[in-house]
Amino acid sequence: NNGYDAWLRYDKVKDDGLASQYREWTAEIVASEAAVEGPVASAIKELQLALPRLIGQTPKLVEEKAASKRFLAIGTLNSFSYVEEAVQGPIAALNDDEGYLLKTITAADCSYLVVTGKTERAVLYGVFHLLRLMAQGESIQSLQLAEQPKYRLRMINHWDNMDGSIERGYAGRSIFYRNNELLVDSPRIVDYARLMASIGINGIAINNVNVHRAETFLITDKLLPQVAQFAAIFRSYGIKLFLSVNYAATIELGEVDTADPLDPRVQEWWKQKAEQIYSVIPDFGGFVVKADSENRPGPFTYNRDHADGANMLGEALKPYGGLVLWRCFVYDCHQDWRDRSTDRARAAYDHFKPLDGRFLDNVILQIKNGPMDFQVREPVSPLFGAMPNTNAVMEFQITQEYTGQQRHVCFLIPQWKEVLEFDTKVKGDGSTVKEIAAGSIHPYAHSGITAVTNVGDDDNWTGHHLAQANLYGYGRLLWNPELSSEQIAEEWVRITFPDSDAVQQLLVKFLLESWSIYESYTSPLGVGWMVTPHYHYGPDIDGYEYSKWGTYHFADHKGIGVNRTVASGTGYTSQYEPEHAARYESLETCPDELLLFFHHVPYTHVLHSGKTVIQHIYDTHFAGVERVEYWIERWKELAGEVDEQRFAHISGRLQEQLENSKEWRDIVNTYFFRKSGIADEKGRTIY
Ligand code: BDP
Repeated sequence: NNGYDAWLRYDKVKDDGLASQYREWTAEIVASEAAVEGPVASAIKELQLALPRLIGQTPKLVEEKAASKRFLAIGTLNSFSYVEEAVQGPIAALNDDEGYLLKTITAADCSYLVVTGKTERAVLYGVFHLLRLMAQGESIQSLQLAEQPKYRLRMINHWDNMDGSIERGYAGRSIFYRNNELLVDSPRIVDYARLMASIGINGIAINNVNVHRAETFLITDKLLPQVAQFAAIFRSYGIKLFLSVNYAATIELGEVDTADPLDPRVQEWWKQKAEQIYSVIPDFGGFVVKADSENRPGPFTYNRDHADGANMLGEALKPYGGLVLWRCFVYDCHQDWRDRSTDRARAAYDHFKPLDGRFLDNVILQIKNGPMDFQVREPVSPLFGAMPNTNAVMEFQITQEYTGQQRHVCFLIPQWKEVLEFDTKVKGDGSTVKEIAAGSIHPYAHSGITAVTNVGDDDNWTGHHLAQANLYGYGRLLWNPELSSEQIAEEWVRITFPDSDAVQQLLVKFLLESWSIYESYTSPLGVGWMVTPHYHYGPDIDGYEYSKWGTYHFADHKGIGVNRTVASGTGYTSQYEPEHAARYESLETCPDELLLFFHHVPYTHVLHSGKTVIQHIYDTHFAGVERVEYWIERWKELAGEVDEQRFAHISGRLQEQLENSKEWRDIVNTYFFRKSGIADEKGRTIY
């Protein structure tokens, strides 16, 4: 029980009645596609792996007609009569390339359960759904379930480097690379593809957005054949492979002495590059590009803009249907902290908004959820939805860079849901991020969601066992953003810790509270940062205060916060639609949790909650630690209910969380007590 199987454990079904029901329906599998590779073959393999574990029975594969009275029939639409029988009348999900139907049919002489969809990938998703039902102990007796994903692109970004390190990785080394070699024979890759397909991921970029010299070679003869081997594994699970590319690859590889996007030699070089890539990976997804961002090269060097740069790559990929995911994380990282006129939060919008309409159809802007950088609390990026004529995807961060680095429990689904539910108003009421990312507010040719992943080669993939919930939940949310955080947590806990009701009840509650707990003992009221520079773990209140990164809190003896108002600050609020701009601009209406993101206020400022800012800081920081202590006590009650290995591992991490949360509490409280000279109303110990 080292957690390697994650949510694909397929633990033995305890309920005898259910187990025999599952056995009846799955003793024989009639499959239309007898192919040895491809998603249907993967689906069959998954059934062959899962069913013996779940119910102690290996399914028999039959091609034509089953001998038993009940059986499972899987195949794409129109592939055989069983399927045709199940698909009567219009079923919307089946018009979608990835939608599937699970349906039980009772015929005169037999009954069967059909899993079907338009493509092999859809069938694979349907089979994973069926297995999830069994793992959760649901009856499959009379099913009629049709589903399709909300988002077209459901992507994962790896920040893996070829030396095996992972930028912002907290779960060991890379699963793809070691010592500048590609781990093409690693069995982990197949298991990883299974995990990703099981939650509906359909695109994976396998290298860091910061492309160093070594990774530049991924698009050359030297390494492409091995990249193609990864692509083949992913292909059989319906996943397209993407690569992050170095914008100045022409120069880095010494082939053209410029990266000017308007130079015909550069354009030609990338066209040939695309041809070369597609000759070995015919379904290659495309490029992810971090340009003119944090010292990465980009079109600015040549006085060109981001549209020039992105379109040059877009042209090269267009003949093959490839995409360019061009990141908008562009800001001045050499800022002078003395200069109050520059506001990093403004940067993405200021750079990109004027370019709306200039990007090619196969270029997609990749926009981080907040205007700064994956903090525990930020407002939603005003750029999202602000460019009606430019494709966009939302970028989340699953890896817990600023949210406890997989040593703290921080279930991020509630955070992402808040972002998705945010109504930007760009086209009036109902212009939620959720709908914009689905391409249903602006008619985008391509849209969806991507995220920086949290996996590494630790046995359990994510370092903290409970961090698996973020990865699982991410995929489930992208499939269906209407699922509540609670539903997602319940589902994950039930299939990952299936043995005990007590564990299920407790863990779900803990997960749901964990983001708020983490927020309460770290930086207050949306101001962000206050972390150890570079590592981003643990408190360092002034760590970034006098730095070049544009990440300040401006605390002095009177007050704290960043004035981003139009009236007297950086004017950032004006990037929102008028309703939000007004709400954030005014102290009366600005939500408490974002107060210090938008305003600089005295410590005595009274929040909507009725508390002063300083008292809020003290109270939340004391309470945060107490809440961690509370959950540690509750967790202890589960000794014997969870297997020892995972129990001990999680207990260990919880202790680390406790220690670190105390450090946060004491440093934050002491800092603000010393700055403000205002005592805690409740007279608790502040150092
Ligand atoms: C920041 C990380 C940095 C990444 C950067 C990015 O600290 O390591 O390179 O984001 O998204 O959050 O490019």
